[in-house]
Amino acid sequence: MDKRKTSLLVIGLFIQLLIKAQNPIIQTIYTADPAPMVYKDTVYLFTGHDEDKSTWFTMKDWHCYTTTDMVNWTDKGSPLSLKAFSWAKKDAWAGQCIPRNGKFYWYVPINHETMGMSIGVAVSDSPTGPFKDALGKPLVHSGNGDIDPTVFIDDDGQAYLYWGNPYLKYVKLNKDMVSYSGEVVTVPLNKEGFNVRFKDVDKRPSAYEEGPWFYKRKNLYYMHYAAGGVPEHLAYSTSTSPTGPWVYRDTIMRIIGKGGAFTNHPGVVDYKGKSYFFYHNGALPGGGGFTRSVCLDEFRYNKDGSIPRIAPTKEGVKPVSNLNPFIRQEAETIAWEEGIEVGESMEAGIYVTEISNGDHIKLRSVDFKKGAKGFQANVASVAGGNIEIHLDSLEGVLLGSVEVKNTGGKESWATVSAAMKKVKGVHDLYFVFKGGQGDLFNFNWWKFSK
Ligand code: FUB
Repeated sequence: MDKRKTSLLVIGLFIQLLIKAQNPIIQTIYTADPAPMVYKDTVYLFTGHDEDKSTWFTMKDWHCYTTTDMVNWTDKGSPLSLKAFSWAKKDAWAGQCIPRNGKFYWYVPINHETMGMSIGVAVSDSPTGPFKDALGKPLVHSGNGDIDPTVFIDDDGQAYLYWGNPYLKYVKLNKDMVSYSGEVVTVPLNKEGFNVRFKDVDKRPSAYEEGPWFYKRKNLYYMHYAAGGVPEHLAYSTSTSPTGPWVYRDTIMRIIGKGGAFTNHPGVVDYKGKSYFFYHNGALPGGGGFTRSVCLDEFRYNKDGSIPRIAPTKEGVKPVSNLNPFIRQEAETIAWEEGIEVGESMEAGIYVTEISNGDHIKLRSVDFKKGAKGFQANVASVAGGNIEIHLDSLEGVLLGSVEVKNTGGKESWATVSAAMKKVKGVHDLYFVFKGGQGDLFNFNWWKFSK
């Protein structure tokens, strides 16, 4: 094969890989420290947020995304930021949110203006916020390593908060979820519980590093965590009691290496009969150790409750249900995108913005059932352009194109519509944006008609 043909083949294969890529699951911003939560029929994914071009863990707010199919994620914006905590200096690091009695409690580590890293708790009536500081002061300050809280409520109603780096500590939370009883307990980090550290530069007593993730399954308590020192791998220990003693089990995900970040953070949920493992890497363009991105892969517990080694994939997971195109879908519901960003306004809520010629949004597993004929989009624009709608690939069948004219301003919302070629069954859908130079329009929601 001549050199030109070989290069074309390589480029073709690379494009195929990019098209198939579903990890990282969020591409609009850098996200880190995934904390998934299943509530009613929805998975809520709470994340940290690495600033663009960051050269440290420069993090100011947390974000939330939702899904009911595990592949199309709806951006819910930032329901919590350091601004909610009057005592916060910096460092919106790895937290976790949990529902109790109709309220949602989000435990987050923050650098206190005078005390150093401390754990705060924010509360809301809705999982997507707004959240407010429940106490006006930290819930926990016990030393210099109060980061990465993980929370779990046992069947008897007792809630536990674990956290820490270099130590692992816990308290028993009271039913109000914003106070605790008893002492802060330090977990013995020994070989039996947390394995040994092979990179012994920092002379720590075990492989445990940070980012604990605590839950129970079939009477066995699981503690996942980042391990080994940096670069981190992910490992787990189990116990028959919520307070240990812990038994070291195994590595779950090895150091990611190329395309990884030197930290990692586990998050585990079961949803619609499947088990899911969230983690982060540095694989988005411009990504790395301080510009991380949340990823998702599926796994199956072994019969004895042990967890197999999970290899990070580019392809991610399969959909567990289909997207209904006949009801209003938010433009910020995305399986994959290139070029766009997400904005927020009082009138439109969250919407897609910074749309340029050639940008696109992909949605997976859209069920057109017996047929769709028309398409509506809510948009706001000055320059204007077109939304081309393709099936199954960027260059797939063109269902139609909707023209977006000047609506009178980037916040003047109007609904535009167009007839589409009739389409049936389940397909991936691509919105490909076309127009002149610069920002074309903002995109709020869309809907097909039968
Ligand atoms: O994201 C900031 C910090 O990096 C987290 O708190 C750690 O777990 C590590 O991921």
